[in-house]
Amino acid sequence: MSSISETRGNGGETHQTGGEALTTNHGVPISDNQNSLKAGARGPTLLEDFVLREKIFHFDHERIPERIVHARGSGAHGYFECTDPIPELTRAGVLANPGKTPVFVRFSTVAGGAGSVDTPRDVRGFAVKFYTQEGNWDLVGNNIPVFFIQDAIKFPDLIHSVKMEADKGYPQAASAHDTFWDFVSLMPESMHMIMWAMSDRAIPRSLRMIEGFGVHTFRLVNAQGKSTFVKFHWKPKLGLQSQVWNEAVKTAGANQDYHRQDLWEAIDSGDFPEWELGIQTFDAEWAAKQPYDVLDATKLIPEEDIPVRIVGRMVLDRNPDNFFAETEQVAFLPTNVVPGIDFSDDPLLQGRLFSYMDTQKSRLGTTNFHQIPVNAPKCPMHNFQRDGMMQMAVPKGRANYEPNSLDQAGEEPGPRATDQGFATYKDMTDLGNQPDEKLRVRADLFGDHYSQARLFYRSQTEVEQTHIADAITFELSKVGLGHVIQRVLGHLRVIDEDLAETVAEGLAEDLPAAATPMREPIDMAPSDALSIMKQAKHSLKGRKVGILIGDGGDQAKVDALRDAVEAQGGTVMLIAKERGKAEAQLAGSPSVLFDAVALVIGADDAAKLAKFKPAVDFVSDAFAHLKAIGADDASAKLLAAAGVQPDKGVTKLDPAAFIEAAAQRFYDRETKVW
Ligand code: HDD
Repeated sequence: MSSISETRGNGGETHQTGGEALTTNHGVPISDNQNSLKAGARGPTLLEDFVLREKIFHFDHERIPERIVHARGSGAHGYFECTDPIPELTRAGVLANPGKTPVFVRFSTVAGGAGSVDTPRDVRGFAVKFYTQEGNWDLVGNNIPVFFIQDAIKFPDLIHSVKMEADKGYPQAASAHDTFWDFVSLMPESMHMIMWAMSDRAIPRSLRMIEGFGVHTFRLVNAQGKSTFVKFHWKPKLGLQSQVWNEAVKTAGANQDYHRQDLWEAIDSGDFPEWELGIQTFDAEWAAKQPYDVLDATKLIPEEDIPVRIVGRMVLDRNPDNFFAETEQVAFLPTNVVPGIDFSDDPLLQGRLFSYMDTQKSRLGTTNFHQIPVNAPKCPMHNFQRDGMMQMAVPKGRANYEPNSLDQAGEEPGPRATDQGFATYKDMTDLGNQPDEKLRVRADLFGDHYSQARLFYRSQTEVEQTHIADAITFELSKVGLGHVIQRVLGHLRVIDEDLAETVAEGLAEDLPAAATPMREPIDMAPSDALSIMKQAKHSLKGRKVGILIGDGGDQAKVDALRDAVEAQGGTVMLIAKERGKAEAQLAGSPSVLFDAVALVIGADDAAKLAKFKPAVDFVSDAFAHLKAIGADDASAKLLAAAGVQPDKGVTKLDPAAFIEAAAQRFYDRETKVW
């Protein structure tokens, strides 16, 4: 029979050096964290073992319900700095005074579960919690300025249709399936958002390179009580950049956490992501003249009509200490507004004002979710709400009701409402509403479903239009219901005949009759701000270059390239076939993970690598994904094996030429590659 001490040894290290004493949740020191309590060395485990039971009990309950939408997300701390205060528009200190306000931001995909990949075609959530001195303000937006539906009553239908199909349980994190296209094809109001979702906006290169939008029209209210309508915009300092579809597909396999890791590493290395906060403001008189309703979340206000005025900047400079405690437990509420910021009567926004509070209770399990550190305001907070599950506060005294006169008995009476508190903006009629009847209807202009879908499509470059057509073709190719495909094509015909023809051709489908619009679409003036490519910044800042090295490569060239890339604000990763010779091994570092690549190898290396599939893929994918490739003549055999043809994006290893190419993508290569 083995001795007890030998048995312990089999369980691993009993004692580590350093650190605090290990205890139970109730503070009882634990002497053995390796072995459960047994009746004899080979006997059954005892019910008495409270150390084991508490540990397993807690573990069994570690997971909480994931968010019904936006389950997959990544968060970061930072600050907002108001640089151009607007006290004439709002009394909210966060925007009316210069200075910094702490924030927590969570980016997300929408359709996939918490463990899904980062790079599907999807909308990205862009939720910001401002911890202001007047309470928390949550701007819970997306990277697309419009939404699929006009009225919150349709949200459960929309989400049911896009999530995995109810019987099959797939597809995960994908809109390319029957039920989604069935639903949207029956909801022509979704066509504008469909154009955005099928564009490159839905396959971003990095969360640091997306725009953000509050989507709805909100109100700013100044100290005199004057209201101004506002739309909020976040503009990334690194510029907008997207992947190409084939690259996004491969990234999903190469690095499931591509965006999460990219955000984490950028912040960790001190390369803090930054956005400008901008506003478009207008009054009721202006709104009345527009061919769309400013309360309709499927419509945007072209920046050419109302330029975006920058009022501040947001910097994300600290990673969460703990993913679950912060990123998972953060609870955003569109109802979190502060005095000086108010809602509009957008029926989508109005429905959201109920949904989020409700979902946090079911997700976080208690009405006291506001006490979780990431959700708690950083300003004083006092009220008479009491008790509930997981109550953390320990209020003193007996004043838990109001009004009270306990102060007259020398007791602490508790807080009182203040004149400076939030006061809802009173006027319900300034946008022409007549609140004299209760109705289940939509305002007239909500019936224009196509004008802005057309505006978006026609504002794109030819390359971007091709990407939209390709994306719709791909998605519809996964739809098994022929009548749904036909119905979508009918909508596309109203948006743009060429688009409809291209998609029908790609699917080998006949074109049906055009859909019948509820309101005839109008042709709005194209808006360059809607195109990523028309506003592309050529830059290496925040971008990553992969340099493939080999024995015959010249170290001086590697150093020169690294210096040049880093001088432009980019980063470099060295990759080699032999583990240990570089920062990463070639087979696990495909070029989809880089913005540009260089080959610093000798002719012998090139000959060998030309027969090594990951090396050939590394180069051919970089070429196919329109990236710069730096290589000199020694790499000729590898370049040839990868099918690289000379063009402006294929440079020598001259640092100046390479970094100029590496700061952009070569979209005109597309016609060659596909
Ligand atoms: Fe929503 C989460 C953005 C319409 C109901 N939504 C959620 C998140 C973002 C948005 C970014 C994730 C927040 C986080 O990171 O925790 N949602 C939007 C935008 C919308 C929108 C920009 C339209 C303009 N949402 C919308 C409607 C409803 C909801 C109309 C319901 C009527 N949204 C929810 C939700 C979620 C949510 C179910 C899931 C998790 C959560 O709230 O906290 O309540």
